[in-house]
Amino acid sequence: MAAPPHTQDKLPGDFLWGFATASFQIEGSTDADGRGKSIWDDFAKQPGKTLDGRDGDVATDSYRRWQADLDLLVAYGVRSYRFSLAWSRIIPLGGRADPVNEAGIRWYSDFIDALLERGIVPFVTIYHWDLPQALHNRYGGWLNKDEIVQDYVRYSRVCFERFGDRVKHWLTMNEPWCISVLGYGRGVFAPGRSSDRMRSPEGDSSTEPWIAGHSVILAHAHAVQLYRSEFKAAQGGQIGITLNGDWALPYDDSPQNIAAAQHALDVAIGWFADPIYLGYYPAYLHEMLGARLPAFTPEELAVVKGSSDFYGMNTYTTNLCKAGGEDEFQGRAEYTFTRPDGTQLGTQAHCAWLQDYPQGFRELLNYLYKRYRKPIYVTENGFAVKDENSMSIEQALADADRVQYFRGACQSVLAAVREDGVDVRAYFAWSLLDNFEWADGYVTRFGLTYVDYETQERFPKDSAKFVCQWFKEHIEPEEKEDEDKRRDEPVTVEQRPGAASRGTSSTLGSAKAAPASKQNGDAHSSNGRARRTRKSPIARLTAYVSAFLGGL
Ligand code: GBH
Repeated sequence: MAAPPHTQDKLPGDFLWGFATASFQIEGSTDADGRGKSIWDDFAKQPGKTLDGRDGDVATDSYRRWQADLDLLVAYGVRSYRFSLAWSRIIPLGGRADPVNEAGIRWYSDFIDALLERGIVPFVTIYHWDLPQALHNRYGGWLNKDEIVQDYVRYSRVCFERFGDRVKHWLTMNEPWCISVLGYGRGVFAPGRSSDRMRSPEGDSSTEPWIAGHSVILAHAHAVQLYRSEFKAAQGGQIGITLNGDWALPYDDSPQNIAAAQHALDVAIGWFADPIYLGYYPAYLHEMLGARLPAFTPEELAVVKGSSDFYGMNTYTTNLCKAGGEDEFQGRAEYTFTRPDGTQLGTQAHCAWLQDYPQGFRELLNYLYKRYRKPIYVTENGFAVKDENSMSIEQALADADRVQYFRGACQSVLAAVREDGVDVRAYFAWSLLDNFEWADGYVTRFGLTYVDYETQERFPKDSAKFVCQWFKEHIEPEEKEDEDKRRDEPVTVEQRPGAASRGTSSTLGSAKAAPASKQNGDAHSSNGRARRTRKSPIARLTAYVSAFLGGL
């Protein structure tokens, strides 16, 4: 249906936008407040596992510098912030009979309150890859369906019980393909299992990823069933999963390459999306794997089918696909960015797997909407500028390739919504900050905010300015009624003393009005080092942000 003409160049007034992060990539403080180890703690410390040999012990120090991160979010004027909870802060040993850790729960609870006080909608990922190490040791983590499903569901229950009065947007899992393939197939991510004996003493890449993926689907689905049966009526939130997936273009018009592109999508996306939204594994997965593909029982399938309220979408690039590869994790398609005529598909990022191709993003939005018929939340999208880590800070802040990437992405979202009729409801740029980029360590920078790891100072890049300005200009003003509705939906403002109203869609001016600090902020600076190192960077950040806002 055609929208009224004046809305053609804008997104709906209730569109959510903001930035995303994940616990292990930003928090650091791996020993604080009773946190248990995650599988990434020691994995990153093994020689050769990260490009720069660095680990997640400090990261962007966000567990201690949460105030600086909040100030940034307020300065940017975001409507929402996507972050993840560290399972091992909440249940240090992870299991359903293991004790919960009140100090860890309190940290997230306070952080959620602080977001709401600033009018920012918390968008919470329950699991973004940091499995409690104890569960891996105890029974093999995601390889043990019967144990992990129960433990994950109990962990989710604690999250709903403790945060669900205030959190109305839940993501069960981030990117099951990455959990399964990178953790248990290629072995490049924790726990690092693989058939490649140069890489890992244990693992079977031909079976384990498919087993792990099956457990992830079931854990997700049972957590959703729990939410819907025991929490949703009272808490009124939405819950779903977020999948990675990049658009697949046939290398040329040959039938085998057209088929290869579909096979790539079937494995990258259909592996998880088809069971969850349609109720079965893709036919191509059966064909490719035969008996290696785990089967759902009818009872399991009844829980899996329809277990996501929306389509959570992480996407970064587009691949040209050729038939004939041996890589099952790509559906036996070969990926390339070089077209038959020798030209490149788009601008090359720092990572080999990423080029900028905004048309592909728009096509993928259309494909997913037609196939799965769910509202789409874009929960990650972003770009790492080539060689940014070896630039001076000044050079890095002038991130023209990233600005170009987000211009294309934003225009693609708008065109998909207004011209193609795709129901896109949210967009989160990856990432709020440069951070621990998993196996890349800190050399690959995805932030729209630069982090100087020597001082932990944060500096907005040009891309942050671009994205904030773009959303400020491209969202319809909210109808009064809608605004009241939305404000009531995520928070019961009345029950939270000091809650600031979010105001209109343009909240960039509210930076000055942000509460100076939350009441218990000093708890985190009780150690003198924290206080000394924090004070001046924050003062400088505030000055920087004012200058930044002046520039808008
Ligand atoms: C996201 O995954 C993650 O959610 C986030 O934590 C991360 O920081 C961000 O991307 C940036 O990387 O060449 O075979 O190893 C993105 C999805 C899928 C992109 C796997 C890279 C590489 C495949 N990723 N892909 S391979």
